[in-house]
Amino acid sequence: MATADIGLIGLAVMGQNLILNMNDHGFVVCAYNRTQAKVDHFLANEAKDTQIIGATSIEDLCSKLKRPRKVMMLVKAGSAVDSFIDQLLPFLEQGDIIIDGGNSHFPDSVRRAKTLAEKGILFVGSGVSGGEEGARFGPSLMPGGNPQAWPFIKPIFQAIAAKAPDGAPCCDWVGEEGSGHYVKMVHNGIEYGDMQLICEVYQIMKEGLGMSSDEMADTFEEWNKGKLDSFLIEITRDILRFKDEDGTALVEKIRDTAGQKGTGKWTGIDSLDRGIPVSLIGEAVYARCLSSLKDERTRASKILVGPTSQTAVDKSEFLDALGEALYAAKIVSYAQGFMLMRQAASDYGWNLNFAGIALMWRGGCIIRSAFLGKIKDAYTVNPSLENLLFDPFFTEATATAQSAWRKVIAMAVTQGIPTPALSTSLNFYDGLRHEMLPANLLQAQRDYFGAHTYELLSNPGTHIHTNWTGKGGNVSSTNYDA
Ligand code: NBP
Repeated sequence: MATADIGLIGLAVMGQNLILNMNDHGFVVCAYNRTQAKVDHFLANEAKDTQIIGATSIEDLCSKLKRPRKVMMLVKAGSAVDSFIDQLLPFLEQGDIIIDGGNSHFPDSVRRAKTLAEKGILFVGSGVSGGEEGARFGPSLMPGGNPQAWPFIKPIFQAIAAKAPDGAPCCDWVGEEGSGHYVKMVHNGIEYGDMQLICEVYQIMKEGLGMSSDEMADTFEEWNKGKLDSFLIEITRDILRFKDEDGTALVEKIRDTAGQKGTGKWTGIDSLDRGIPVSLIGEAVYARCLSSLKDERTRASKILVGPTSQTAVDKSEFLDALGEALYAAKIVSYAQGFMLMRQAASDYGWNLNFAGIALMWRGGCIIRSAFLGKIKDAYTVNPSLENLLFDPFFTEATATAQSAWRKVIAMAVTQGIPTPALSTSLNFYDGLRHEMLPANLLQAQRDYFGAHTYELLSNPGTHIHTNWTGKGGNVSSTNYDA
């Protein structure tokens, strides 16, 4: 008998917790897993005394779902998702909905949305963020795909999602095809950027200001009460306070080589493919790469010399400047992330809901912060905002932070403290606000050695070549951008 509101395939940490979350909100879920024993175990333990039911096969699962059938997968990304789609198709009918909640790479979701639409099946690729606890008590959900699916899954998704401080669910419709997974990818890239910025600030505090872990924790605690209020600032405070058994800060004993699972790299590669300068995420990925060259850095530390002079600073004043610099850099990072999403939306013809995206990140996920409320406001007032930095709030915020931002980076450069993400934020800001960049010279160089042609300021759109040396011919290279 068709009794379940939704079916869920994949009973690992994310799937089980999402099912329990759905159950808490009154939805009847039918659980299925490739390894059947996990269904039995789940029903007999975590799901005992709930309305959750189980399925013994894909056919059994589909027979237990109310129409239109809604099946959500929380399985390993890649071929497992395609395999389950193939197994489901014989038991689904037109208008049924398949949701992939795993960490799929967005081009796979674009492909799946297209092929399933041809069969009359509505595909949704949903970013799910917040890990185990989020899945259980309120994740950030970023669903995108076939818009006809949204009215049917909206009540479930918005009920189980995290709630922003004003009670709004951190889940809204993102856009078409693979846009849900695209937005999740950018979210993860921004997470890389936020973390790297905080790490650079920590190094400045430690090396430049000679602060103890407890002093640093106090500063992060203060910052968390103001405009930098965010999950990552909060956990940084707690990490800095955490003591090992010998009473010293555990963080100082951790080997300084950062791991990565690839989503930051995906964002960086995608930004290069689209020609959008998402430099802060790129630097954050490279910073992890440099950190992992520990042996080479250890050798370099004995060979390469840094500055010998120190800059005297007033600590309390400088800490205020550091907070301002962090805030301004964060604004640039989000501005870059939204530029990238805007370009992807244009490339794929997606109608991305930018205010909704900021709201989805407002709670339940790693980058949740008060600041995202301001981004939501900016895109609510102007959904077609060209650049986040053009919104009056952010224009003013970066202008106000500017002298502190420059002071912090100048100090770090003078003292030889690496700040790749902080520095690139300011370089991007300065580049963006320059009407004239030195690319005129660059174009001349390209034309000089390769006859690549250039345009005149007075006549854009017309490509011309100059015989700079008098020795070249009049044939020019074909004009195209790779
Ligand atoms: P895992 O990523 O560990 O996946 C486990 C599930 O995938 C099990 O149901 C397993 O079935 C199934 N599976 C595997 Br593995 N290979 C399969 C195959 N070839 N065919 C069919 N099923 C297969 O679980 P998770 O950590 O709960 O994550 C689920 C999804 O959510 C992943 O895409 C993950 O990237 C994403 N995600 C995870 C987190 C997190 O914090 N963990 C956060 C956000 C998103 P079995 O029991 O039969 O082996």
